[in-house]
Amino acid sequence: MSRRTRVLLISVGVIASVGMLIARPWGRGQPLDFSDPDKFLVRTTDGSGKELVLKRVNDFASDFETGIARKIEGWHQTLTLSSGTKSGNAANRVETTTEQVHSGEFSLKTYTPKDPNDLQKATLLRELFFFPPGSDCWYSAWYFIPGQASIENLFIFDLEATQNHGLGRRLMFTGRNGQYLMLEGKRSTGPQYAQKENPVAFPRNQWVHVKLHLHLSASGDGKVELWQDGKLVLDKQGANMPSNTFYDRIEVGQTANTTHQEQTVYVDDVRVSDKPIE
Ligand SMILES: [Ca+2]
Repeated sequence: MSRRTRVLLISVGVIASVGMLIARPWGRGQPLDFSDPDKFLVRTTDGSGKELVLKRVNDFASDFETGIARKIEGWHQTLTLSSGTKSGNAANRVETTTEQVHSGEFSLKTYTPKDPNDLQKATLLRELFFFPPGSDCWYSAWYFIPGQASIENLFIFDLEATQNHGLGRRLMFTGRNGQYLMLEGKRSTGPQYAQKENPVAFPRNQWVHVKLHLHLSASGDGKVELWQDGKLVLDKQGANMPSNTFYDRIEVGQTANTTHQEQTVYVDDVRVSDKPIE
């Protein structure tokens, strides 16, 4: 077997089982000690049963030039679901494309068709992050959203805690025609953060730089900053995660299209870091 083939097989085996193994390697209700990241290693096996121990990371980048196939160091899953775990519309698409690019020759294209009754999802998932309380999470990506149709209630980025029922924080569009980005979250993650005074409309039919910084906390010393094309559009203080948990996964694309209309979203140059991204 060539080296190239062997590496690929190991990658697929690992990722197929990651979701189950990271679920709860510690006691229910027990306070978590986040001082040592090595307490949160992911133990799994490859396709041949060999044990692998994976470290969690705080850095990730994808320019979509080498595809979106499952790799330990790359994207881990393509999700084309409907609400909950229901199968998504057969027309949902997550693929690389040359139709619109911000860098290089490829970007990510996500497509969801009109669905009057339910949400549709067309997104990439990446696990194995380690963002505990007190840490900083930076996210940067370029988005191109074609058309003029309303994108109110379209979600384009999720940062979530697998061991906390997947609850977390999501970037979504709100307001008339969905003109404005906001940081949504369920009550246990703290307040929702929306642009209140002088909101800045999200440009359509062009590439737009979105950068998010969270100083993570389950109490009032948390911080949320959101930039759109270099302009600070959210600058808020307060909780942004549930207590006694850590964010470990992201979704990028149409993490939920609840507009009930057909939509395409292109994404390029995704970066995640625990340090500021310029
Ligand atoms: Ca690219």
